[in-house]
Amino acid sequence: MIKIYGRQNSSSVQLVMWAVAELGIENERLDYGHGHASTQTDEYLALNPMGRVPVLIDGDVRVFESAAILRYLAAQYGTDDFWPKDPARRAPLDT
Ligand SMILES: N[C@@H](CCC(=O)N[C@@H](CS)C(=O)NCC(=O)O)C(=O)O
Repeated sequence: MIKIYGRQNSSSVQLVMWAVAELGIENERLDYGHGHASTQTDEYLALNPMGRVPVLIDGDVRVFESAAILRYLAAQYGTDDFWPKDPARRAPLDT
């Protein structure tokens, strides 16, 4: 099951939660960030050296930066209509 590190009231985390819901991916969200578990520990900084939320863990795959996470989820779990392989069809969705 994928894990998302980040507090629910973060707009960057909400982007990721929208994507996992839209794609129907089973997930666990962990409360990290302002007012929750610290993002400044050595363990967390090993996940995201920027010390920010969100971070996605999917097996051996670790991704930070919400836009990068969205692209990863779309490419890994989305249909070709959701995230087309054809760059010409995909570009308008990527703006
Ligand atoms: N460009 C980054 C921005 C990440 C970011 O600034 N996240 C904020 C919350 S929206 C954060 O981590 N704030 C510090 C905290 O919550 O401890 C992304 O899109 O992932």
